[in-house]
Amino acid sequence: MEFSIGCSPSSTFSLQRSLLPPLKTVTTFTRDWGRRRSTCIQSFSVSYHKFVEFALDETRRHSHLNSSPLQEKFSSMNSKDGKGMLSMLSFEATKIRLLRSLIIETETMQVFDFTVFPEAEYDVPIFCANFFTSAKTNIVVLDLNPLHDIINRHEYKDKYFKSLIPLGLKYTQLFPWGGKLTSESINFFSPIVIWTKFTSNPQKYDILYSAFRDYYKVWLELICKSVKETDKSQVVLNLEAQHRYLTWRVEKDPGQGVLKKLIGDTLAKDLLRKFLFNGVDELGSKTFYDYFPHYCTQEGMLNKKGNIVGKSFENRPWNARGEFIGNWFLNWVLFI
Ligand code: BLA
Repeated sequence: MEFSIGCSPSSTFSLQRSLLPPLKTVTTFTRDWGRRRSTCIQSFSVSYHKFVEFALDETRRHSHLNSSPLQEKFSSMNSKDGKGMLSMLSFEATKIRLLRSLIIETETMQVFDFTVFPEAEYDVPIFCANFFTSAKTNIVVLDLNPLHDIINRHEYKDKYFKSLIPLGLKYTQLFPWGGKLTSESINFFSPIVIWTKFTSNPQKYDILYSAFRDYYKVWLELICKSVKETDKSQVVLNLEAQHRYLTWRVEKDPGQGVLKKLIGDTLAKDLLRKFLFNGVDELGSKTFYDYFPHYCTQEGMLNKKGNIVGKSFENRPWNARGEFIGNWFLNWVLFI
């Protein structure tokens, strides 16, 4: 079934449903009285299933979702210690090569990694939600990752992001910039990226859920309106851009260490290459060195350091008009 031509009107920015993490009752001993007392403390566990359910329902309003062939192999998995659970979902649809979701739930953390990859005939950004939650902290990336260079290519930026700057501003004021990050990542982020860290609290989850819904709704509008590219050379460029993105994430995803600890090296690699960043072995043949030559050591080996140029961008490198105000030279070094 085709995406409907008449898409829903622009998203409202309302905070509708509540996503309060459950309260946990724990029994504590008080020193002075030496007797048991029940105390209500805030549990910092949050469920991300609601996020993926929203995204699937919303997508189904526009298109028919077909289960992906990946679903058979990747559905759920226990962590090595038996205390954690990984839940995977994957679908295909018209205009969507792969919509996939990973939720990890353990006693100490919850992870939500949700990405939607358009078909190469559409240059629509890649939808990316990447949330890591532990008792103390949350690490959040929510974005419509641009397929092409938006720092130097104004027509691509204007096509997809000009009208979204107010939406980005609304949420980036609520979620302050998360501080320095691996420098190369900035080239995969858009001017409306929400890159933030916050200590766990229910109100923040509500706002995050609202941001997720709004960002997903605008992404769906973009894909709805997108017109199939007929120029073969442009399709090749889109394909290469997707492959470059996959190559970056499969190699440098900061979650790799955690994944390996949870399920072991072999399964983690399989999950990364075959599921999370599916297409890295099929959509192109260029290697990580081809795309990111500054990672290549003199001996021709891949430098395994997490980042080469270091971490940068202590502050948001876009101004309120969505203009890049970061280090142009650094950006040039990274993008050539
Ligand atoms: C940290 N995850 C991060 C950081 C970013 C991202 C920017 C900050 C640290 C850094 O930049 O090095 C996410 N980076 C992205 C995304 C893109 C990118 C989405 O370039 C897209 C282009 N994260 C996961 C999974 C886990 C996870 C599956 O996706 C765990 C299983 C965890 N992310 C995780 C952890 C950190 C992190 C633990 C902190 C690691 C650290 O600070 O070194």
